[in-house]
Amino acid sequence: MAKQKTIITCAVTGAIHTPTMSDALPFTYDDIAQQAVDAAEAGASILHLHARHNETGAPSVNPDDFAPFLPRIKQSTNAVVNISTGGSLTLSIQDRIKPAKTFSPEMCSMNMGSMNFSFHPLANRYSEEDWKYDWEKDYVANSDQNIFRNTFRDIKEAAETLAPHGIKFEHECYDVGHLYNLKYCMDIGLFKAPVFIQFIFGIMGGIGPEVDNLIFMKRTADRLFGDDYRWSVLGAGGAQMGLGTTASQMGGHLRVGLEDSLFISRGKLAASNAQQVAKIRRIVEDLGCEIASPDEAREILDLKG
Ligand code: KMH
Ligand code: ZN
Repeated sequence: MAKQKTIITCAVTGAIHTPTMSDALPFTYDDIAQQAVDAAEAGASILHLHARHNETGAPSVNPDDFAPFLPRIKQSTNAVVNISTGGSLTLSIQDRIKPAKTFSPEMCSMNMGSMNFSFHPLANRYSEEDWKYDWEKDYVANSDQNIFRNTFRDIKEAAETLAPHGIKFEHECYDVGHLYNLKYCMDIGLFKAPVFIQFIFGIMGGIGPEVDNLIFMKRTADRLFGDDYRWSVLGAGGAQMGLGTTASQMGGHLRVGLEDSLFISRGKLAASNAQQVAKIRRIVEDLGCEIASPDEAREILDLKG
């Protein structure tokens, strides 16, 4: 059997980082559109998109903040558009699903459990030395803003509201328990096979970014879903390139982008999303994998097209 091609997703801006942390993080409509197009040209077949306020750069789930850049991306690329329903941490599920409901993209995210979502702004995590956080200041003081709420009722509401749109979900699984949540939701008919799972490593509150954990998540998913799933890996911060490479070698897909890491290598900020895509593409191809075009990604993931 021919080896499956590797799908590169690029998550262009997200809601974790702020523009003060890196000049490369796009937040204006123009910059989000341009960096998304450049990332697609560099080899990303899926673009995972959040919006931001055009002047302040604050994360936004207002469809009016997506409207200026989505058509430009559609016109200039054949990439699959994937809209976030994660929004940002303190928002209700009703607000978070508005952009996907409004624009009915081919894909959108679906977060599979609640957690204490924390991510140190400059998490670089290349070694223990990079891991110098202040428990009181970075985590305890922000606790109330760091609850990422994805209750079963939230998941049900998002799934049922978006079902008529035929959108393929990127099921965000930050820990092994989220795989069991997904399995249960499939068993009761909330989600249909084949599902697309994003294994996420390195967000505090979720599973850590060790290769052992990737193998464990994959083995658990194999047991729970058999042939009924496709998978990709997102390593946050310094884990991005290493875990993405490992995923591709294991036959999976991968996600990069400034949403999940501001870096291109240890201690060095990335110049753009496209730079991260080009780097992982080179590594993946050097190691013998072929990357999937947008249409190949549509076929692999069974998208509405
Ligand atoms: N930044 C990722 C770790 C979403 O948009 O729904 C999580 C994420 C969630 O991408
Ligand atoms: Zn996101």
